[in-house]
Amino acid sequence: MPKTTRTLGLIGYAALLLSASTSLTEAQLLEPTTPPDPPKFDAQGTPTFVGVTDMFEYRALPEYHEPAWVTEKFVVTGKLPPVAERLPREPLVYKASNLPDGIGVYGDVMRHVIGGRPEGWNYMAGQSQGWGGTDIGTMECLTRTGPLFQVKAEELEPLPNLAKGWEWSEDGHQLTMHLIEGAKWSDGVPFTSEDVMFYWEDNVVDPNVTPLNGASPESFGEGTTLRAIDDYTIEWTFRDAFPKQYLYQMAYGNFCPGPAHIFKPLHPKYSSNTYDQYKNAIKPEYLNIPVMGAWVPAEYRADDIIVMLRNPYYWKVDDAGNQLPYLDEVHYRLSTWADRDVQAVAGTADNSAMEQPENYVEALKRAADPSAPSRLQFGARTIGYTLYPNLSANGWGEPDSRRQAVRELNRNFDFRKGVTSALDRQSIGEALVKGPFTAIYPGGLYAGTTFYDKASTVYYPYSAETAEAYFTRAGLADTDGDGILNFPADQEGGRNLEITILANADYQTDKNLAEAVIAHLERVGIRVVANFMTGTQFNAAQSSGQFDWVVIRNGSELVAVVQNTASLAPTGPRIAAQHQAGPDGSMDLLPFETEMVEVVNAFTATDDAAERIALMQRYQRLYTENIYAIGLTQYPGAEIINKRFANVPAGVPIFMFNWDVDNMMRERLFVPADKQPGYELHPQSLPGAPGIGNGPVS
Ligand code: BQZ
Ligand code: CA
Repeated sequence: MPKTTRTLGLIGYAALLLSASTSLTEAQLLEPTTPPDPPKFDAQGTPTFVGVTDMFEYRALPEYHEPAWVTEKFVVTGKLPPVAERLPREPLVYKASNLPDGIGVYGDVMRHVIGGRPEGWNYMAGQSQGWGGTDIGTMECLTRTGPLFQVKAEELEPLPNLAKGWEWSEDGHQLTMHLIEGAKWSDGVPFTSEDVMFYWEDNVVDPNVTPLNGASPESFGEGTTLRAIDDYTIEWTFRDAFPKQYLYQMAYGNFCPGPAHIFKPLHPKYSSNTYDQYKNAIKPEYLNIPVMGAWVPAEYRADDIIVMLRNPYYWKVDDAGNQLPYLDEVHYRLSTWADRDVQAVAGTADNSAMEQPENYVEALKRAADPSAPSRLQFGARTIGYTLYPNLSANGWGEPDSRRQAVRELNRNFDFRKGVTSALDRQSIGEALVKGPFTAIYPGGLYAGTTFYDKASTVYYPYSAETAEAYFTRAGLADTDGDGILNFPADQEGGRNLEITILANADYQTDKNLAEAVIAHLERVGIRVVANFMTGTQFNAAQSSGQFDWVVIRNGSELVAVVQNTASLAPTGPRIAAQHQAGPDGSMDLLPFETEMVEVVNAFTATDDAAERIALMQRYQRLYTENIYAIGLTQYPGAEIINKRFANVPAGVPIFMFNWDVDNMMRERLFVPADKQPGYELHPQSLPGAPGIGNGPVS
């Protein structure tokens, strides 16, 4: 083609493209659709499904047993009463028929590695113990849901735990619960309804206190009240009739009472302490904090290890009368979450809930070796991440003018459509790990779970052009021509838009996902700046609204729906990840959010199966069509457990109603005598015994 014509031609061609592309852009605006089906991925190992009563019951046995050394060193010497007096009248009795490898033997230790760090032992006031099973293992809650992964669907209902039974009133507005009778804290002090009421009144209801995992009064329904009838009977009163949903809320994460005899004297209502002093009064160095769990914190060395020793008052036995746990110790090495996978595969640690896909290929390779010390089993796709835009324009988190302007944008539907369309989720997943693991996740309920309905799931497909068109509709333009879209003229002086994205720096996966969001948004002219914080600071910033956007690994409500149901929508002033009340207590919900709240409340108020399915379809459409939040990716985790352990339930998931450390029922695990390597750090010792740990610090 002659030069002139060629040049003209090129310019003409470009002009044509431009005009075409403009008109194309309108025509090319990709329409919302439904998500592609996740690539096939079969979970390894399937549970043996049983009924609740196949697992355990509460009853008195003719005789009880304990490790011989406890008798010799502590009972015969008068330091402890006989084991029968250390157990409740009717202990929780695990049936041998549900123990995969039968009645166990005492001894050995489970060695965990965690990436968190203990702040102290006041879980009720929101102190973290470093996660990774530390809190789950020391806290016992009214009900228990972790092991429900192996309960038949038709019998699915929260397991009795500290509450050994309950009945509903005729009209369904009252629930009477019977607590285990005669159980004791690990220091021998009786567990009673006083512990329950202190937790409820002075830690959940008291607006100045927020328990770890964020339980608030509305977690149990608007207007719900609780009272003690006597030492072992409590009575809930609900606005709705038969809201059985709340029995799930009474499990780990929302209703795990601490020892009132330790914490009540420290609470501002009963002392001259401030709330801050109450929260931080019990340091990690304070050992032998009384627990109801199977092991007691007995030794702590900062950045090194927490050692927990068997609880001599633990209130669970096997049906041969052996007091549990079988394992004498549990260790938590204070390292990183990535190291947990590495050490579990290498055999220098005993367990990991492998959840960071960056480690999958190497872990699979190592575990494939027949001589590998640990078993590695992938489960279903129950791990998922979501980008939550802060939807509060009501002052939550005291935003400065820039943050406020970003929140106004977050509340703009076209803006959210632009953000979600700018994300190439396929490449986001593949950047974490190649292979069949990750799936495109638009947000809302996870594909492959009970209440998921593809037809109700709206997916805005990846298209940079469509994203740009939505940003234009949202009133954003690059007014100074530097390639970065600017705030609307009447906000922030029309300067370049700048959004911060908060992520948990303790996880490589969280950082990688945030970096991917930053890169994909930059391609369409939106400047996003990383704001990475380590776990404790991250949790504090996220729960107090100090963010524009936040990347969160989702909780169990999007997997099981019946667990943590309240958190599916802003059903209370302090419940939703990205939308809480402002200083005046008011919520400024967008219309679709109000509808989501109504749907979630309706779901909680009914146990009609068909209605619940329809409500969750409505929920899924409201969430995904209105882009309540922006799903990123969904993938399976892998359970890694050292091969020497027996009684590991088949198909134990790393995360479902709860985490693996609850699901596997560690109190029933044992190591056959001939396989015990002798990893105990304090053989034949109990918490508080001389020479262990730093000793109790008042
Ligand atoms: C599992 C879990 C047990 C919390 C925590 C941690 C906190 C969050 C979340 C996970 C860790 C492990 O997760 O990553 O595999 O062992 O502890 O509690 O991410 O920062 O606040 O919700 O559970
Ligand atoms: Ca600009």
